[in-house]
Amino acid sequence: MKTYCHIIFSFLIVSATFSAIPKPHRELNKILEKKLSDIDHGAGELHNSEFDHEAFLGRNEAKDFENLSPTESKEKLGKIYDKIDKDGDGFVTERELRTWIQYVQTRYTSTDTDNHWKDFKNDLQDNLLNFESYKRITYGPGSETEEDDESVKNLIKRDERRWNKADLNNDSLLSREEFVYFLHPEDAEYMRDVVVDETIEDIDRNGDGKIDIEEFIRDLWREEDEEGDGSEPSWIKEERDQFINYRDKNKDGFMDRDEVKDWIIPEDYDHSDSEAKHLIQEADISKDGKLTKDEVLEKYDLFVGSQATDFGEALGRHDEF
Ligand SMILES: [Ca+2]
Ligand SMILES: [Ca+2]
Ligand SMILES: [Ca+2]
Ligand SMILES: [Ca+2]
Repeated sequence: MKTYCHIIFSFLIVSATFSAIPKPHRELNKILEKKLSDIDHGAGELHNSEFDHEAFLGRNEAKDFENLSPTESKEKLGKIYDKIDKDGDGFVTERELRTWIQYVQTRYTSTDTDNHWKDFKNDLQDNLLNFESYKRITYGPGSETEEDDESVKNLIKRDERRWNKADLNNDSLLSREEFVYFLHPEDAEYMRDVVVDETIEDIDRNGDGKIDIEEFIRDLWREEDEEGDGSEPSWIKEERDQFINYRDKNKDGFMDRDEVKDWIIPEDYDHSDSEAKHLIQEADISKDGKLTKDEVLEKYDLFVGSQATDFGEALGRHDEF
């Protein structure tokens, strides 16, 4: 499960730097904080429930469930189960679950793109966006010329590099289809070089183009953010071991481009497959490799979550007295 989270970490890094479009990043950062705090509290399991909920429901939909009572949650989850069980045989197979997770991901990417694309609607020509319009609307007019704002300049440079990669037909304009991968470069094979570049730039503090172990650790954990005696939490020690034993494959003390690529985009890794396996493993009480509706509802907190107590029901009962 480790690899899994590292992909997430790196996407968080990538997304967090894409400050041009602020809304989703705050959410992502929240997840990162949660994830780190879970690990720090000795859960020993990098897989975090918020992540499962988002994979299963979609980022926007997962939030809807947070305010539901367990009863309401289960009712809604039951309806989702019926959709996932495509052939209606009363069992959700790994394949059905994988298809669902892929569908949820595609739906999220598409909605997110639509939400951002409409910010540019007054500037589109023949449904195409040019970089100048993107820059003006995203960063404000004249943002690049403000002398003191080196960070904005850097962000614009990065955006431009990402833009050019996403511009598949090289007309320097982005169609909505090209804009999808500008916004979500992690979803496209041909955007992966940019994802690697951005990840390195975010972590490489001394600018030598490589990541040493201290840069790597510093990206995950900052001493001053920690309460207590400032000693490293145990999960950081594990990360050090990981760096030395697995990430730095040629043992030269650094992660270079290829090593970073292996880290954030492992070749044989399939997100939806791994998530489907994980969910089945956690919920399959009868151990037949498939999930009945009862098994899913029993583990509703794994799939959707809800408030910890059945608040609405408790109130209802109270009224009876
Ligand atoms: Ca089925
Ligand atoms: Ca184009
Ligand atoms: Ca470095
Ligand atoms: Ca190396």
